Amino acid sequence: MLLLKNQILIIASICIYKSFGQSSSGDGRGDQYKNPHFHPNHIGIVQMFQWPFDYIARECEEYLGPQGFGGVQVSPIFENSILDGRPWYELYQPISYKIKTRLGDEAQFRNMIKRCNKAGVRIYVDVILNHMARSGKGILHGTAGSIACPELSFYPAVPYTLLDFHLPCKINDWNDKKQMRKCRLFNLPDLNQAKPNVRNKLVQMLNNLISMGVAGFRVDASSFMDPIDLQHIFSKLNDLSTQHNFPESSKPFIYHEAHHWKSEYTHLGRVIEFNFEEIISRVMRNQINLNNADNFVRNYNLVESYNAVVDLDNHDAQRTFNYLNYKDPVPYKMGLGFLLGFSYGIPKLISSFDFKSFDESPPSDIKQNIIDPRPRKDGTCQVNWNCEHRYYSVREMLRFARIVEGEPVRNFFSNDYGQFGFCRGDKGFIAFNPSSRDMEIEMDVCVPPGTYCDIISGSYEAEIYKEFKGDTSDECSGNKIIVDENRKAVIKIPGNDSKKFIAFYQKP
Ligand code: LAG
Ligand code: CA
Repeated sequence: MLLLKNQILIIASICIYKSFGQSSSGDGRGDQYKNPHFHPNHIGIVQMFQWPFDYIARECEEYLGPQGFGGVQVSPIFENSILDGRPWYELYQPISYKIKTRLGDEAQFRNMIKRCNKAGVRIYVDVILNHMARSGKGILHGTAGSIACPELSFYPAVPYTLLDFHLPCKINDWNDKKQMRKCRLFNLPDLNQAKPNVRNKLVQMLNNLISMGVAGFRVDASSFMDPIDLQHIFSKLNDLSTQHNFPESSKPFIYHEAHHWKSEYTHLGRVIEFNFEEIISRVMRNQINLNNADNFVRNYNLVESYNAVVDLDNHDAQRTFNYLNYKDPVPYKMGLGFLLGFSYGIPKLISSFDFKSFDESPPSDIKQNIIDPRPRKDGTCQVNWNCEHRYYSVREMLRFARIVEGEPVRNFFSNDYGQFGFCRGDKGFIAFNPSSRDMEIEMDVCVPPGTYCDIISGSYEAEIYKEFKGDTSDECSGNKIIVDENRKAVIKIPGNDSKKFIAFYQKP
């Protein structure tokens, strides 16, 4: 005990006085990591940004599972450095691999995985393999009681020492691969994944999560790590846990945060296709027209569908780019409609909280505990939790996506005003009017003759009156669409419509 105290004292003094000022498939590649292991008839991932484990578990049971969501992406789970004002991004500054943060502890984490798996919802963890905590002067204090000294790159609770990190350097040129991978992202001490100790610690940490029943990982900051090192690490991962009912020989689902050199990571899982955010934001704001579906991947320089996890926004985009998010609800909901209604990659959406400034903490009480979002029946949540995953149109479009899954995009229509629509096989049809002009066009809608219900326009009544459990009743609260014997229908979306898109499908 005395020895430990002395050690801490020594570290503390070095820490305070010393600084580093001087230098300052589809194609068969990596297919094993590309399967998200969704339960049958479940689809899509929700990033439950900064949601504590207990509340995610409850939401899996009450909403995500029954509605058919495929999985949840959990915010980083490991002990982090406690920062002043508790900004959300302290979770991106780990100081050990103990599971204990404001999101909950290990027991709560295990409990969440069990309950979500049972409800048919997979858990993917946002893992930080690139760096350790940096913010703060001197000794850092963690959420599980550990300490660290970033100026010496000393993290005794792992343990990592100076030898486990790259020498400090600054990224001056974001096109220089070597700098990007070996220097410090945001001045965060940069782990050297070529070192055996680092590889072992990361493999151990990931395998531990696999043994607890997770289905995979979102890898933070992948472009800042060498794919060769990542390959070494992933090759040591265990199969998913058969004790948690994964089939024998299932590999974890892995998707990368790779803004740069994305094709270098597609043999190591999928990559998050970020180009989609800008394209669809501009389409729904009527700034560019989506002219055809066949060349979607080529025209916009996207990775192939089987290599993609795709989103419209996420916690970084919300704070950094002028793309669509909850602050712009009409085009945002259209964008989410497209994300779920089109057929590209694995769709991922965020469930976030309202914020005024970049750093803002998730909703928390005076003791700095995160407040329960406790969703209400009408789909809204407590305080400033946004609960985008509870939007009525998202719920309906998720059902659409499940019904048309595997059906190709067909009969794509578009015009010079930016209005467009398409079929999914002969099962469903969806159309958008981002413009302010009225749209009234006869189109091929592919579905058999009959009267169909627009699932989007019914939202007002449904939001107010309907229970948010299981399937909705048969009655149609939205507009009706009449399809003639040639499978044509008049698609009408006024320029000032409150939703600006419509969708309908054949009831299974
Ligand atoms: C990511 N993907 O690669 C995350 O999606 C992104 O949210 C993370 O940055 C980043 N990588 C590192 O994990 C976030 C914030 C940063 C924050 C960082 C560390 O966007 O702003 O940096 O997490 O907490 C903060 C300060 C910086 C400061 C740094 C170190 O904003 O100014 O240099 O801490 O003290
Ligand atoms: Ca790095």
